Amino acid sequence: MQKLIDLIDEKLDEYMPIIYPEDIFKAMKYTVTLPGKRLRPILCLETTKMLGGNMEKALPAACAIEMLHAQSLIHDDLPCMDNDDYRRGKLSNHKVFGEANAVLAGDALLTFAPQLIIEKSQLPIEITLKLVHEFTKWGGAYALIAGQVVDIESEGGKFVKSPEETLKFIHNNKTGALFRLAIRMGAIVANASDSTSDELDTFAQKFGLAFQIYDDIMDEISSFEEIGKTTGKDKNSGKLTYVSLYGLNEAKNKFNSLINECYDIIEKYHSIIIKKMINKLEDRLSGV
Ligand code: GRG
Repeated sequence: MQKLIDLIDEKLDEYMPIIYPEDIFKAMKYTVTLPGKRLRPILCLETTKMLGGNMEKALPAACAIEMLHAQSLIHDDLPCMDNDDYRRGKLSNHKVFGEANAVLAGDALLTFAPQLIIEKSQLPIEITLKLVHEFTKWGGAYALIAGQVVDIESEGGKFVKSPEETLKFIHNNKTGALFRLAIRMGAIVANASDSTSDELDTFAQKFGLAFQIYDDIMDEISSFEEIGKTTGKDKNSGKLTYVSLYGLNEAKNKFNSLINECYDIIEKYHSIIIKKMINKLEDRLSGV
């Protein structure tokens, strides 16, 4: 796992030189290169590898996902959104570079990421096109942005659907979308069959939901040092989360059953890395 993280970090650094006008490139690179778990790029690379594809060729797509993820974190931390001063254990992007540059850095990452896939993936054009299609689909108004919009609406007390359905929609789109994108892009690079891609997509949906429930629980029970951002925010802002809606015990039960379903699906792919990733989450919540 650490080897993969090092490889991803090395590539992120290589793909993001600081050129004129330096302020924007520094702001873009700041959040992307702060230490994070790199779950999404790891999932992308490992999916390609376990399906017999060339992992090197998935590197631009994997880094593009980390850029999209960082973009969503930068914008999520802005005062007009979740208003958080800390991210990944350090000051949020807008606290270091100012609000205007943080907005622009997010915008720039969102367009640079597909540019990177097109320029650096040494893959047949139809595969590259499929990657960019997936990227724009899951990173835009049909998924990631939709999740954020409904999240903001629900915080303001606006519910078009039931709280249960609303929460599911938010989690599937805000968090699940990027896990699906990671695994789907990994499968595309490996030229996987439709049935394999569909099965792994189901895994990604379950893993994404389990991860967001984990994140909801951690917000409630952990410290700043553990998760690198302000804790207890969800509770204080009356946010709709798995914990607020179902309670800690039920949230934990749901997490456990999703994790078991994840193990069942991934078993036959023999990926030590993905199993380890699931295991780490499980371990952190084992004493809760
Ligand atoms: C695409 C234009 C555009 C906007 C994005 C702001 C926004 C819309 C969406 C917010 C998405 C968001 C912040 C979801 C939370 C997902 C989540 C659980 C993040 C934490 O992920 P970790 O724990 O973080 O993997 P690290 O730092 O380890 O990478």
